[in-house]
Amino acid sequence: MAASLAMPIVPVAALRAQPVVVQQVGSKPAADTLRNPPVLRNISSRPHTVEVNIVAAPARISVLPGRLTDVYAYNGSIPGPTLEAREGDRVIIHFRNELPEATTVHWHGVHLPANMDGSPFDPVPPGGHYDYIFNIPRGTAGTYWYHPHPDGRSEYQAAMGLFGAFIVRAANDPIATLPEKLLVLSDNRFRPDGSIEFADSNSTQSNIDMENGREGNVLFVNGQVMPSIVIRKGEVQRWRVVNASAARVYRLAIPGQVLLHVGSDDGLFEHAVEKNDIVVANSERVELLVRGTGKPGSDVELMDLPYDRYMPQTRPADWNTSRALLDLHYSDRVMPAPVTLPTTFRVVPALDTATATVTRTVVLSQGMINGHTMDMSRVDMQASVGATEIWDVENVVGMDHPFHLHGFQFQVIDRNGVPEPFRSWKDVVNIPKHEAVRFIVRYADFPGKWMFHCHILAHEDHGMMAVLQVR
Ligand SMILES: [Cu+2]
Repeated sequence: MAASLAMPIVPVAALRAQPVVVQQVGSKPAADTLRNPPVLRNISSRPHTVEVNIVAAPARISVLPGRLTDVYAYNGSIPGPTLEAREGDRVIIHFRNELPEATTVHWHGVHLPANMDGSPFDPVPPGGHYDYIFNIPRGTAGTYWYHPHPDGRSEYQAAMGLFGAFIVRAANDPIATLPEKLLVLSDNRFRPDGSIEFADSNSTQSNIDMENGREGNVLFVNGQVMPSIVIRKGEVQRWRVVNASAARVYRLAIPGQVLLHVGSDDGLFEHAVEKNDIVVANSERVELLVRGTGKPGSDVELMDLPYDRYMPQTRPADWNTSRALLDLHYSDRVMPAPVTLPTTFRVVPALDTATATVTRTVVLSQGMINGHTMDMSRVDMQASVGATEIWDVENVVGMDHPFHLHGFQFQVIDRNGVPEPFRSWKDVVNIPKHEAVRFIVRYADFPGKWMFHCHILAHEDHGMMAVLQVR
């Protein structure tokens, strides 16, 4: 059984993305090797309508260079194609499930009717189809994503390749003119033959995967290993980063560069915040501005720095290792004119804590919420449409749990009693070991049953989830 601990390792150096450009400056590419996922084609001719087809199906594709891997994929690609829409749009997704098992598509972070949420309450059987139809509220431009959320099978289906980005653009985007990059982060592990490696049940590795959530030793950006981005001197790029990993928490940094953190899960902040590194828990998103400040012709790497989210017993031996995710090449080319950034991106109206009628206490222990595991037939909390509430989420164990509430965006009030320095809209917040986070949320509309859960997919699948019913 211990044999599964000696995970077969594909040498990562062999997996680096190959430059596909012809024109080169020195030995370095003059253009990005980072590829964007395809964008879903809008088949509607009606105004303010985005209508797309998504099929989840088994596929055999090249995930690692020179090998074929059996995967699950949305429309045949990993990540799945990007869904692009604008605030105020009506979105119609014709979804077909060609997998050999039930699935759903959860539109993570989007404020929509409960039966459109792709929660475990609305499984789509093998061979079945479901039309997800919803309107995107004004003021909710941001970087969202979509992934499976069937009862007990989210981790497996995501590991098999089901995840994609969902970008909602603002009617009036203050930084729309900046060059934009989408970075969907994922990790996985493979057998030497290229197949995706899952731990044998009851093995030591399987227990570790249960505790930590399943991590992989190969780190992907948009399905590529170590792709590159080229930036000109003086250029400012907007990077939308999605952490689509099942468990891995990234601590992003670019050596020699102070990052401008400008947005979180559900859109832009009011002002940029300077950061040396940014922690992105699984299912969180960040928007950041990256600047062409380096020496022309030089390279730096987007790093994933060590972050200790683990219990000591199952902390990986190499947790303290920094890993490179992407190559950033400072080109010899210079921006013709300096880029000026707005000082204010948008107004984030405050939810007023004085209007909160209830404070709920949510206690996260290992695998449980308020002492229970998930029961689909149970309602754990009840609330009224229109109510504003404060949630006090306490993590009483020695590992982090990223906490996600479906359907309703919230604002963090304080972390461990320290007031949040600025407002932002979020749908997931990491609760570090033995810490507590309070947030405020308003259930503006959409009655129904809504999930809240840990977003370590292994924990979610094994019941670290509960139900809020809004009436
Ligand atoms: Cu958890």
